[in-house]
Amino acid sequence: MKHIQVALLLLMLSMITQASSTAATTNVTPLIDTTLQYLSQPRETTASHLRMTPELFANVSGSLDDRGNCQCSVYLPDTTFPVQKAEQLQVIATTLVEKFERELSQVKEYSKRIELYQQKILNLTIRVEHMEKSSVSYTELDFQLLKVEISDLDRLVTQLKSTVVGSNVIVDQIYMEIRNLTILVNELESLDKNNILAIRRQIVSLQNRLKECEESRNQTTVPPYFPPGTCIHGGLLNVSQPYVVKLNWKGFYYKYGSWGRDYSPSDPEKEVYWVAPLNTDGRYLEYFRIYKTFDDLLLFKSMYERRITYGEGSGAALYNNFMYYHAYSSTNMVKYDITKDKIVLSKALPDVITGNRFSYAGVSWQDIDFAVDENGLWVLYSTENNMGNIVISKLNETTLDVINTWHTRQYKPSVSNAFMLCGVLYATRTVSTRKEEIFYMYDTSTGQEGRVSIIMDKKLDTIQGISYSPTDQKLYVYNDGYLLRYDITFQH
Ligand SMILES: *[C@@H]1O[C@H](CO)[C@@H](O)[C@H](O)[C@H]1NC(C)=O
Ligand SMILES: *[C@@H]1O[C@H](CO)[C@@H](O)[C@H](O)[C@H]1NC(C)=O
Ligand SMILES: *[C@@H]1O[C@H](CO)[C@@H](O)[C@H](O)[C@H]1NC(C)=O
Ligand SMILES: *[C@@H]1O[C@H](CO)[C@@H](O)[C@H](O)[C@H]1NC(C)=O
Ligand SMILES: *[C@@H]1O[C@H](CO)[C@@H](O)[C@H](O)[C@H]1NC(C)=O
Ligand SMILES: CC(=O)N[C@H]1CO[C@H](CO)[C@@H](O)[C@@H]1O
Repeated sequence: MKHIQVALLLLMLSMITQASSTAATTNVTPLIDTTLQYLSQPRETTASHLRMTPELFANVSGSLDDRGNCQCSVYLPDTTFPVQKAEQLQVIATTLVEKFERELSQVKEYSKRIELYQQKILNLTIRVEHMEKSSVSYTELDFQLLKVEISDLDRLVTQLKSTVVGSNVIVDQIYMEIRNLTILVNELESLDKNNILAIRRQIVSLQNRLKECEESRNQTTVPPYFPPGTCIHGGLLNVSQPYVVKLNWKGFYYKYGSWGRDYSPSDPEKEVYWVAPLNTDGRYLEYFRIYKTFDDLLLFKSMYERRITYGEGSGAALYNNFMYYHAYSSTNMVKYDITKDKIVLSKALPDVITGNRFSYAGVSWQDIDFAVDENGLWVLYSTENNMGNIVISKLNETTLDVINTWHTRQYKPSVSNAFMLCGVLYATRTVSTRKEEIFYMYDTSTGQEGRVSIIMDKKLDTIQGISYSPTDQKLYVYNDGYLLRYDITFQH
């Protein structure tokens, strides 16, 4: 009888051990370990108690049934042997394992999500950086700003519409787009902030198109446009601020010289520029350079250099692929073929006084100053007969013969420089170290002289050469070694 009981007990024990070892091998969280420890504690106590106190089972009472079978019942108090707890333990262990596995899979899920979030943050960072670079910030003000910009555009286009005579398809289209944009922004404001970037880009492109449109309008209507080579305007109205093209190719110490753009009446679109710095003595013209395009001139490339022996003064001019200059220490005019690199003609200018006697104010050795305008080649100089006043002669560029001569009443040494434009001589005088004034004019078509006052800003003190180019209707000014260029506006 007793043996049976003990066997039963041992069976129970092994079950508990199994349960506990199963639980232990699952390696769950510390929480589970604690639970197991707590649950397994009574087992050990019970086991040792069993071994040490067999009298516990002495209380077992048995009875013999009618068939002679021995029956007995054992009472096992909960405190000494936790059968139910063992069962519970098994259940808990299983639950815990399940729970753990659930947790584990959740952790995996989370780490996946974290990766995604990291990716998103990275993307956002990149976008923010991009926005910062393009100076766009996501603030509450953005929509206000957008609205202001759009209303500006709206105002501009409305103005533009009112000034454009007749219908203008482009302006109408821009106008429509701006209207559409206004609606779009109002919709977006209540929906989505993220499209601000796209809208802003649209606005910038609209602004640029508007600007272009406005500029082209200004060019074609105000001020009036006169095609290069024509003289249908009413003469010089104003000159722009100087555009400093660059220092001459020889450098800062070559303060004398001339530069300009060739005018070929047969091929008015052709681009040829010359830069002719004198030697540092301000008298010898020895080298000049020819550039095929303005970019070449800016970049010092694709040019050819010519050497002549010698020219004098800063009065040279390029006309129809020939360089015209005053031959050194003579009264001769020289015609030089820049493509064939040779002098084709040299002829004396009648009555001219040379030798730095009637040069311009502040500029030495410019006794003979060539000028080119829409009508062709001119030469400006002084004679004894005209008492040092400016003499204008129209030249036949083929023969260098004087076709016609006009005598002005303007003393040449008192003007700082001069140029021809549509048969009209314009002369300048120095107002200050930074300002020059076009103050005198002489119209060869009427023989009338007159006063004008057009201020020309300059960069340094002295203007050594002014050349007008009918090709682009600009003034090319040699200013103490710097090459300056001015736009011209004409009167109606
Ligand atoms: C992050 O940007 C990349 C490249 O633009 C894109 O392929 C990816 O889907 C983006 N990820 C998220 C989470 O937006
Ligand atoms: C402006 O919106 C109208 C109506 O939605 C559309 O038909 C038209 O093409 C849009 N115009 C422009 C220039 O986007
Ligand atoms: C166009 O001319 C108007 C005045 O006629 C002037 O206010 C505006 O600034 C000019 N725009 C450009 C781009 O030159
Ligand atoms: C002439 O042009 C200059 C430079 O652009 C400008 O400052 C000046 O106001 C203009 N003068 C006249 C009378 O238009
Ligand atoms: C220039 O001279 C040439 C040669 O004598 C002549 O054929 C031509 O007609 C002259 N041109 C002018 C504008 O006088
Ligand atoms: C010694 C001892 O434990 N005796 C107990 C045996 O069982 C009966 C009833 O089950 C108890 O009343 C005794 O005290």
